[in-house]
Amino acid sequence: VQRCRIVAAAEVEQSYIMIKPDGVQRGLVGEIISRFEKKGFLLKGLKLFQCSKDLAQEHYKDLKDKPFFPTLIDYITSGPVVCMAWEGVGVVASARKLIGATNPLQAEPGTIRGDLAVQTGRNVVHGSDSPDNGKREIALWFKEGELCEWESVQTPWLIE
Ligand code: IDP
Ligand code: MG
Repeated sequence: VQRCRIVAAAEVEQSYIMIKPDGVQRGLVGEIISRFEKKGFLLKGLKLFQCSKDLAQEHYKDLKDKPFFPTLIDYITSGPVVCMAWEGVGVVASARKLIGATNPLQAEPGTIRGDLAVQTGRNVVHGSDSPDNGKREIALWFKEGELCEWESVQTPWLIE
C-alpha cells in the first residue's frame, strides 16, 4: 500500500528471471533466488517447470538464426527450470547487473554468472533485457492467475 503511494505505477517494472536447467541440477536455486530477495525486489511469481521446445523457441525467437540456437533449445529443455517474475523500480536493468555478462568468464566477480558459472552455454540464469521483453516473457511463461498480487512488509524499509 505504501509503495503505491510513493512510487508512480508507470515506474514499476517486472523482469522475467529464469534459473536454467544447469542451475537447478547444480543446486543453485536457493542461492540465486536469495540474491534477488536480498536486493529488495518483490517476487510476484515462482514455479518449477519443464518447458516444451515450442516455448523455448518462442522465448528465444530473436536468436533463431544463430548457429548455437539448436543447442540452446536443447539446453533450456534438458530439465526443469525455475520461472520467476520479479517486480520493482529499475528491476530489469538491475537484474541484468546482478546476473552479469553473458559469458561467465567475462562476468564480474560478485555477479551470479561471475561467481557461479564458467561457460556461455551453461550460464545458469536468464534475465529480461528490456521492460517490454519483461512483460512479453512473463506473459509467455506464466498463465492467468499464476502471479500473486501482494505487498511486502519490507517495502517501507526499502523505499523512503
Ligand atoms: P543473455 O542471456 O545474457 O541475455 P543472449 O545474447 O540473449 O544473452 O543469449 C541468450 C542465451 O543464449 C545466453 O544466455 C546463452 O545461454 C546462449 N548463448 C548466447 N551466445 C551463445 C554462444 O555463443 N554459444 C552458446 N550459447 C550462447
Ligand atoms: Mg538475452
